[in-house]
Amino acid sequence: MSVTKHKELLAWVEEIQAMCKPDEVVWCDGTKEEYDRLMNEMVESGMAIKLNEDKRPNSFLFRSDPSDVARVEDRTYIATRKQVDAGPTNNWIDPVELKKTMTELYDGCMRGRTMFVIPFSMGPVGSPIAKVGIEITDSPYVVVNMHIMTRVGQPVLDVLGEDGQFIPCLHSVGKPLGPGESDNGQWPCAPIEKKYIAHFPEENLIWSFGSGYGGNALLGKKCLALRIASALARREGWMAEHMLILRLTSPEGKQFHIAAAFPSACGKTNLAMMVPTVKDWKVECIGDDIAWMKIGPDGTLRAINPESGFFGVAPGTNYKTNPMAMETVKENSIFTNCVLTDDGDIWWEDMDYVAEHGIDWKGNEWTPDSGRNGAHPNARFTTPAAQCPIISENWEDPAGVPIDIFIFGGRRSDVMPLVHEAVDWDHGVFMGASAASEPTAAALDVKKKIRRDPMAMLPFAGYNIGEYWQHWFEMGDKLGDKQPKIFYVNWFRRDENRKFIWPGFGENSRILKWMCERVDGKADAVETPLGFMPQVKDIDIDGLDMDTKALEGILEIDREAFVSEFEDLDEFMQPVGDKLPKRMKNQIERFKDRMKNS
Ligand code: OXD
Ligand code: MN
Repeated sequence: MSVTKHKELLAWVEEIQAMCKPDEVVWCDGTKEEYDRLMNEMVESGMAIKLNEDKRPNSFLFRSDPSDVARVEDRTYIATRKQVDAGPTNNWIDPVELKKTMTELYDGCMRGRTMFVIPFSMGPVGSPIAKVGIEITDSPYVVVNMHIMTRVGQPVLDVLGEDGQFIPCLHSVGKPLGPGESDNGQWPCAPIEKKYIAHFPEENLIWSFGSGYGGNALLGKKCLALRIASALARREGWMAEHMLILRLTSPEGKQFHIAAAFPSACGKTNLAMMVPTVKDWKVECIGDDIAWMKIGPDGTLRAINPESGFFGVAPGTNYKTNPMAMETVKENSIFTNCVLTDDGDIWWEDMDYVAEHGIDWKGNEWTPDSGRNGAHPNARFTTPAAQCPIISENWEDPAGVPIDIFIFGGRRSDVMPLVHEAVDWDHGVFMGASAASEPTAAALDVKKKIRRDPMAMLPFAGYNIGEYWQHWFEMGDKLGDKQPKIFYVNWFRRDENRKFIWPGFGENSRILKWMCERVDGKADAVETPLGFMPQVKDIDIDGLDMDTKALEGILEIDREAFVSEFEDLDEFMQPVGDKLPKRMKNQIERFKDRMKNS
């Protein structure tokens, strides 16, 4: 069956088939029948477990190989002709050399397997901001996840027509099967030294080998929608950012759209669909991980969520931290590396109850007394965005929503106050660029150690980070008086007993409300060396169960603490060398000056 007359696409598929040598080729149509058929096959082969239909309808559990549980940043490459174009924050290999290495790995790598061709759209099909990708994969797990995370099927090929542009994304789990051999229900992947997550931004091309997990394998997400798209966006004058998008509506019915960038494990999904505690304000979710933004005909910055599902971290998600996510994953969801309970449901650490017994993510018997986690800390749910009870009715609006506010942030137990506001665009770009976060995995070295994660894009900017910042400055120039206001938050300050001071979650709405009132010119702030900051009186604390003194404490600046901050920042910026924008240098100098002298 020929599903397309697109010659270039057909030629590419033939070329990959000749290289990878699968047993057969299947063009995916994105239908429910296809999803059900693949799931049934995976249940039969032992790869997937169907959950109890009464507990969690149409939902499935997968267990990955213990070596294949997360994105592999060390094996992720930006292959540009000149190393400087990848910049100091990316791993680089010459593209010719990398293609040679990977071609050898790809040769015959799909033997004994089916090669799926997945036409997908990032963004509503046909939206002026959307892009078409074609993922070739030998993993049916990838196909079913892509069904949820992207728009798959014939309408995408129709948009492509006979000569439309697409981004080729090649993926293999890197484990060919011998004659008569099968996976036997084991998750297929290649050893770490054979894993490559490769990006060729000069050709808009993605090659991934050896991993079947998350961002390594669902190539529409981090690879296309962030790394390749960020490079494309710079060339084409738009922005691809690691940001959630939400709408906040005031009691008077005024809508504000917020895009917020936080490193992984800083609560992006929680914020994206929070239930506000501040009275009569409403939150709607548009996206939880990625925002594509273009200047619209009216000059405002219009954002879409290029994805159609949430690929969220499961552990820690519960009815207190994220009730809307809990409601979203009630059915039609895929779970990876969670506990299987005795009644055929899933469980993870910090769910609302403690499971008494189950099978852990490695397939072993587990009880709470086993002394180990039942779910992997990076266990995930894949769930349709449309199922979120507070998904905005405009979440698929092809024109996007107009962004009023950008928020940057990170997880810091000290130094950074609860919230501050940039005095202008350039200052805000500096705030984003200097964002830092504490690693969350139990660090043996308890001493504070922070990782700079500019705009939460450290692992995702597909080109030189200095040029990425320059692009931010230039977008500000183009936006002129339509620039969103920029803020920086830190929900994670701790007291001397290491307890969180700010209650977070729904209470964060109080800070978002202050931001909206700043946009409207209704709320006060004081000018400080960090930027504008609220005082306690400027924040709506009605009903907030918190000591005012403690709140005052996290709205103060400890100037001494910023001295080591300067050193750390200089160390981070230094390798950017000649590519460090002049405007960024100015901002760094001004920041130091204000901290020391004002
Ligand atoms: C993610 C991440 O999976 O940022 O979204 O790591
Ligand atoms: Mn992310």
